[in-house]
Amino acid sequence: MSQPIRVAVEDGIAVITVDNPPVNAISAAMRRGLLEITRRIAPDPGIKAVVLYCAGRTFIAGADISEFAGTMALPLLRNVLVEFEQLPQPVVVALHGTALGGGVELALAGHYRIAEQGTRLGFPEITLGVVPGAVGTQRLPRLIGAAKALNMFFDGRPVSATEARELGLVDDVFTGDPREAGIAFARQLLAAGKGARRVRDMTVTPLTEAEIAAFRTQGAKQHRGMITPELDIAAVRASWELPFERGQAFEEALSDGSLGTPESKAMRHLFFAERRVADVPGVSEADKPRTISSCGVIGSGTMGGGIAMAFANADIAVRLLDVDQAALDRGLATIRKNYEVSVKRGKMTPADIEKRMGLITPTTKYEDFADVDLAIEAVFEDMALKKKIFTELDRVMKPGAILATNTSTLDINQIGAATKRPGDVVGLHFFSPANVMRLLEIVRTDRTSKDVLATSFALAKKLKKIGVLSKVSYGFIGNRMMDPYAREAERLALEGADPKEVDGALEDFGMAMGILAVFDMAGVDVGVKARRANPDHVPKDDPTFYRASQVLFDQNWLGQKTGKGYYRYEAGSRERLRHDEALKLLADEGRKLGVARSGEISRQEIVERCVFAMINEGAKLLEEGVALRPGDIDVVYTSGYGFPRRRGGPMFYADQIGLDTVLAGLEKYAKSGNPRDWQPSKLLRELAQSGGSFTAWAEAQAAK
Ligand code: 3H9
Repeated sequence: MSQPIRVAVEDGIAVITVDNPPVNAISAAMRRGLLEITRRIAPDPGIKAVVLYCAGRTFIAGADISEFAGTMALPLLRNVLVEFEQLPQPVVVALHGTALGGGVELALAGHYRIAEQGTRLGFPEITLGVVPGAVGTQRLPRLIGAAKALNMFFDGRPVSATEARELGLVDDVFTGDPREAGIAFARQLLAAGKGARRVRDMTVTPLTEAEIAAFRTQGAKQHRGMITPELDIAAVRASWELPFERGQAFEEALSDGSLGTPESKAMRHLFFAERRVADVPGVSEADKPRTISSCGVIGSGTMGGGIAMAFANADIAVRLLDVDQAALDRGLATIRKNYEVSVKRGKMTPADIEKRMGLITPTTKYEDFADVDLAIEAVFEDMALKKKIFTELDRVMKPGAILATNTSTLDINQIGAATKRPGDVVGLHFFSPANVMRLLEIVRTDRTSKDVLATSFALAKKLKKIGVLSKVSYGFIGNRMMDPYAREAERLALEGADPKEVDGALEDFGMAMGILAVFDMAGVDVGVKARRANPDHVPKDDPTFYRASQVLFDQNWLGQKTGKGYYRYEAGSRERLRHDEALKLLADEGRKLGVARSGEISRQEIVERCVFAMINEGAKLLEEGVALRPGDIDVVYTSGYGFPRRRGGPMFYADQIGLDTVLAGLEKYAKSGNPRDWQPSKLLRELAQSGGSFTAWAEAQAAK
């Protein structure tokens, strides 16, 4: 195996090459190598300057996250960097690609930094729930100021090379080869007689208490429920309150401690779960993805329009089909309006709009789909209509094209069977707004071919989405688990819980929005109509089942669009106000059905009933093989349903609190609720009783 780091001396310049594919993550061997090279070149009078750059597609993308779980092998990066910074020769670090976390921290220990034009530099540590641990919290404030440093730590998102130069993070921006640029910069330094310049010797202007308080508020808002922002503030504060060495020791304690917090474990779990989703047993490199360079979308409504935008954003040509020109005109006008909003927000230029609109061609004829590589149907949920559409697609589309449906409830096996090419049929379930939401459920039928699955995952990546595999099942992964969660929230409203309390408890738990407020936003009628269209999925013998929404629907209280729903809304405002009439009607209904309760319903009960019901359904999905792994479910929930990343997703959260706790909760609520709703999944019961966890179960499954 090649060395992850090596040095060659050219004309008095020691050129250090980091070479650890794929992303030059910092390994123990790399740290050892850097220390050894530093010690070798420090006393060498023949070496006048040092250049460090990376081979491959990127500069160092940070510490190797897989090392965080155990004891890190020595030497630690922070200690290596102390010696690296002390090199007597001027040290130039030349960056390219994505320089992240420990990568930027290494660059900060160099004396000069230059970045290739397309470089992105950032500190993603907050997305992993950790405090930078290679002295970034002491060096960055010294270099660019404490406020800008904290903003970078809080944002987690990388900045461009140009922004980095404006911030003072890099000295120069170049185009071309990092090695050559680094050497040229070092020669300029030598010619100008410039020597070492260490960040540790710079001073920090302290933030005022008011500024610190403002950062506290900002951190709490940006990263709701997390403690990492507080730890970042404490670490940065040390940069002006303590001498460098003591600041380094202070950061060390905070950073090492942060690795053990529940939020860090949860977010690191998601980091790896998101990278595992595309790993489908039985699908291998041999199943080459088909080329998708054009696409047809059927239906120009909210969903179809959003899907068309998602493709145009990825530079893929789209034919957009609807029944008549009037419908297409409406659809295209909405797409343009949405793009204009992005221009107003500074996310796009007017030229981008024209380019993307130019990629979308309207049509009313299926014949225009003859040469597209993929078609996605996004019309309303009606099996007969969908079968008719697929028969048409089967007739006109070229061999090898993929036929996809965006259905969220219907049996895709049946849809596939309506064609002569069921192997080419797949579900691509987008989430609204499809041009924004990251999640894409990839639904395989019993006959979907392997290369169609491989193509679907490759497509998800191209669309900058995260694809998660599901088998056909009513609601697939996401909506099937949402069902019991929402059912409990509704039932709580019937039992007498104020919607504000229900949503408040769920939002305090970390959900992006309480489910009753979601109903008001999406329209109370959406769920009512879906249940009407799918009577087989509504129990005949449970009058409380989704009764609350029905009560509101009967009054035409459909949520925000009618100004009344679970809440009341003033015209033009989304502020949730108390809706006394609804509260009274729901309470009356609860009494009539014999479920009304006296006294307050605790927040703990609200969260447990909603979340445990969801976890139980997740366990059933694993048992039935609808979802491949608990981590896949966690990705669905954190990327598509607003489940808090700091809790790692419902299945990881269940492991954290203990499956015995979840099982005890299911048994407890079975006594007061509908026992059938609370029937524990076999898998959950077995794991809980044997002291197991979903994580360990998944590892055992993978090893089989
Ligand atoms: C940190 O540095 C803490 C410091 O303060 C130091 C404390 C001591 N570790 O995403 P891709 C793997 S925190 C381990 O598909 P892309 C990845 O799993 C760290 N592995 O490529 C995948 O493996 P495989 C801060 C890593 O081009 C392969 O590389 N750093 C790491 O779409 C390709 O990845 C981060 O958070 C890693 N750090 O995107 C950076 N990074 O092929 C996280 C990647 O086996 N990484 N892998 O599936 C990224 O954001 C993206 O990977 C990157 C490339 C933008 C770099």
